[in-house]
Amino acid sequence: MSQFEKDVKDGLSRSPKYLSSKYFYDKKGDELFVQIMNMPEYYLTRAEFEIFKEQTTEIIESLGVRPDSYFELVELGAGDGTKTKELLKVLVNQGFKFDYVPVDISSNALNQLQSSLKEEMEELSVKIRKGDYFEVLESLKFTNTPKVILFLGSNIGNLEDEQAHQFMNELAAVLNSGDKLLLGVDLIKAEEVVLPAYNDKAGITKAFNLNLLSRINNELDANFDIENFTHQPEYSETTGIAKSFLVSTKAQSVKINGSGTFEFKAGEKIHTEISRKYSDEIIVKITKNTKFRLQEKLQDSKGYFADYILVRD
Ligand code: AVI
Repeated sequence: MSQFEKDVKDGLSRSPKYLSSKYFYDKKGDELFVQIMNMPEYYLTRAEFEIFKEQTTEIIESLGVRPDSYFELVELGAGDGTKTKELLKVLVNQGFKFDYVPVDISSNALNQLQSSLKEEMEELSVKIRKGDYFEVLESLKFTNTPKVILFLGSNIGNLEDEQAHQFMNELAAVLNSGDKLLLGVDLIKAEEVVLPAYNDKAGITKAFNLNLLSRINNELDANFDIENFTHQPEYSETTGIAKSFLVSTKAQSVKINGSGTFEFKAGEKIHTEISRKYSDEIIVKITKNTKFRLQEKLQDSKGYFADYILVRD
């Protein structure tokens, strides 16, 4: 039984039911996420892009990199690199000596990024690495080259705080003293801004969430009737946690070949995603007792999003 099948079976047997958002990203899910980033309601990508475009000098200064000393710029989950290109352009133009190492599990995304970079910045040295973040970082660990890690887009927000803390520990373990982490996070803000970002009018986020059920149908030979489920986002300004659910609109049973039948009550929810929003306190909490020290915080003009720069002690 694949890990996907095990996780689906386990998650649907729980009460409340749960499916991990890490399974959103099949080919269709990747395409839908790109569309989400272009939705007027999804402010996160634009806010972080603004920081990269308008505060490039500040970013470079706080990363402490110098034109004459070689470093590796490693990006975890690089995607199409739109934000990073703003930083790369300036580093290349100012003659910095570095390799850009985008890491992604999708070789398709990496190849596309590599060819667009070749066209836009010929002189840039790009070393794509396909795989799981930690497998790749583990393999880079022994180089001793100074490193800057980029982890953008509030991707860390899709983890529970305890998992995020563990992630920071694991990251610290593969870095050397003085290495830097640029961590992009969405900030806690009013419900009126956050909820629409997870419930766009065009229905793309809804399709993104429902696509998980289609993926289960396709890959695990299940019979979810997508029409009988709907998308429901929730957000608490007090905790700063946004959650996405799929809600069964009627009593129904769903069969997954080889894994059994799962009963749904009318109105029963499947929790599919957490999108945590941050404050300084929460950043302090997830980095507490790790080897990371907070150095700088850069924000967009609306104060929606922050790029924190942390140093590995
Ligand atoms: C990838 N991640 C940071 C996105 C988020 O905002 O949590 C995924 C997403 N889910 C719904 N819309 C976007």
